[in-house]
Amino acid sequence: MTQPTSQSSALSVQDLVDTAAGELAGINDTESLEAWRVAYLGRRGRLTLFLRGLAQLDLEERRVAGAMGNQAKGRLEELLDERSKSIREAQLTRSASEDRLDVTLPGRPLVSGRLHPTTQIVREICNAFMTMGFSVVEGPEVETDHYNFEMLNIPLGHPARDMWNTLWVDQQNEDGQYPLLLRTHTSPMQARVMESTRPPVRVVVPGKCYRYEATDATHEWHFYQVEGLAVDEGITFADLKGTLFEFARRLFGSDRKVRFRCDYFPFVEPGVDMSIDCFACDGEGSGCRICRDSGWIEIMGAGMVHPKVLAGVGYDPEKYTGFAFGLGPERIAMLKYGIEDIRLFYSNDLRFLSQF
Ligand code: YSA
Repeated sequence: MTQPTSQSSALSVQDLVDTAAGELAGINDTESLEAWRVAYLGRRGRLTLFLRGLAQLDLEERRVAGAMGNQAKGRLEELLDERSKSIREAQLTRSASEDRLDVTLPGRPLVSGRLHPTTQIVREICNAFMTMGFSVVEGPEVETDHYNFEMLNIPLGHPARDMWNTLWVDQQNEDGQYPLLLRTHTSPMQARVMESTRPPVRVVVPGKCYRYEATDATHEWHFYQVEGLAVDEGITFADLKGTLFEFARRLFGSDRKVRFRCDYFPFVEPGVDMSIDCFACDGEGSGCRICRDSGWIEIMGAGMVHPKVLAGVGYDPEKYTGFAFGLGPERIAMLKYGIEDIRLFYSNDLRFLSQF
């Protein structure tokens, strides 16, 4: 077998470059270009194998043939680069002429989301109170027995606890009691706010509440409430009436009449419920489905903060007085928009939700 020399290597490397260049000239797409690169310059490509084969030459021959091989490699890489550029340019020119953009085509409409009706009404309610000087605060949905009941003058065993069907959280403390619950109303924030601030206090508290209730057209087991609290020196029942009357006017319009009737909540004295005259029948009552013939629609519970609640947070009930209220935004939205079933709010039916 004849030993390869630098002279024979020079001849075969020149052949290889000529063949490769010839093939490259006929290539017009990126896939074939890649196949060419692998065939000549890849790990098992022809030029790569040629360069590896030089190891058999003696030192002097290897130096000369090695230099030629490297020159050939540089040349092939140069040719590859040029061809790749010209293919890319040709592709761009082609797509500029073939895939022309038709700017006269109508655009695709963007599907945009919207705020949930409860969020909208909660914001509307909070805005009405904010323009009257109230700030908005939020509190925990998993609450303690202490704030949900005790601090609201509803001690353990008090029959008023039955007014709030409670979902208890299954976590026992060291006394064997279950002190955590899903808050049944936003009223626990009254004590939390007063403990952390000195009067004057003017806050509204929007948030979710939970009750162990069978659902029907007006009852959900999870729903929102907006709590309100105002405490200062000299606040009277007239302030409660004026503020809530103004709220009803802002939300339901200036024609609405307001009615206060006695009601019982352990954390207020006196306690009231507030109704507006029915906007569906204009207070007429008879034959009206919305107000069930009464001419009035109840929208919230309210009252003057009980002295025991004030004393419980360290406020002097001789010096400070206040009023509080709690309303249900879903029920208000139902009245405002004529929605007949509260369960529609949380059944995720876009046919309902997209109307708001
Ligand atoms: C009363 C006096 C105050 O000084 C402060 C707040 C309150 C309200 C009291 N904390 C409370 O929870 N009263 S309530 O049980 O009558 O609920 C208030 C409002 O929440 C109701 O008027 C109603 O709009 C809504 N609500 C109650 N249970 C509901 C509900 N909404 C939907 N589904 C339920 N299951």
